[in-house]
Amino acid sequence: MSTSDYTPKAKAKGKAYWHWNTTKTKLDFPAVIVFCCFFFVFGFLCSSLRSQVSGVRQRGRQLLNSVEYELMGHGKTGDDSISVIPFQVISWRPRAFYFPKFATLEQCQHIINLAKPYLAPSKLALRKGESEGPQDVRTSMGTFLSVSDDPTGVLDAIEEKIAKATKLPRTHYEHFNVLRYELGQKYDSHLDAFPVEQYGPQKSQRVATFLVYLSEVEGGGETAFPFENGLNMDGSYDFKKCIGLKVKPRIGDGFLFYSLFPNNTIDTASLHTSCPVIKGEKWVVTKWIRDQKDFF
Ligand SMILES: O=C(O)CCC(=O)C(=O)O
Repeated sequence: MSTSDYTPKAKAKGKAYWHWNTTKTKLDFPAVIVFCCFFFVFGFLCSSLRSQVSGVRQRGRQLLNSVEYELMGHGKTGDDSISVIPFQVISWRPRAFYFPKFATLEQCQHIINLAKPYLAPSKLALRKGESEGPQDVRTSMGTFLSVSDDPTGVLDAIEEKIAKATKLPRTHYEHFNVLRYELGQKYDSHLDAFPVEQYGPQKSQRVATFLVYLSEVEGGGETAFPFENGLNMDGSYDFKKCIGLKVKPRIGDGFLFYSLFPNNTIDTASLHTSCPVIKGEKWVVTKWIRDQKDFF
């Protein structure tokens, strides 16, 4: 098409014209539609790209105000030393979970060796108006050990593993309480939490208990839950009786149960007992976990 085609005559015929340098190019109607569509799509793509770029910039800015971390691949723990901590659900009332082979045999023996020189008769938490004296409720021997009592790092490793298993922070942990039960020794049914009507107001509450069994027991010595899942709750239960759900100690295994419901009230089904040892000896270490850091 030449310049001479841009004439009133051609215009009158409804033809479109396009200037390209000095040359006039004639475009017919479908070409105009295609042209418009092209610019529309191009504009749309440009604007969405622009908004994506500004979104990324904004997230980048937000990251500057927070902690950046590398996301881990699926199935990875981000921890070189422990990849998984297998467990089994034992009960939902109380919430109780069993961790086979939680500690090694060497770790168990090490904790027993650490505790042995310091064993003394186990004590009870005193209720309002009670005073210390002879009692027949808790007859084991025991001692408290802290992570700093063990320069080899075994207690530190166990405590760290408890934190990973429970997802509850170490800042909320009481010291380890290592216990030895000889023939006939036991701990009658009790709660680890402190009902305010019995113990008065407390600075903090025990949320959960993690036990690590340090020995096998030839007979008896189970940790038992007489009220598990609503059993024996008709008011006739004798607190010295070893009935209900019984967990048999196995050396190295861990056992976690919660004393509180998720709403922080006491789960009465967490009432538990250490059944009398019938044969052999029972060693166990208890870790009580609080709802606050400054618990005493
Ligand atoms: O020895 C056990 O199996 C349980 C210990 C216990 O009940 C406790 O320390 O509160």
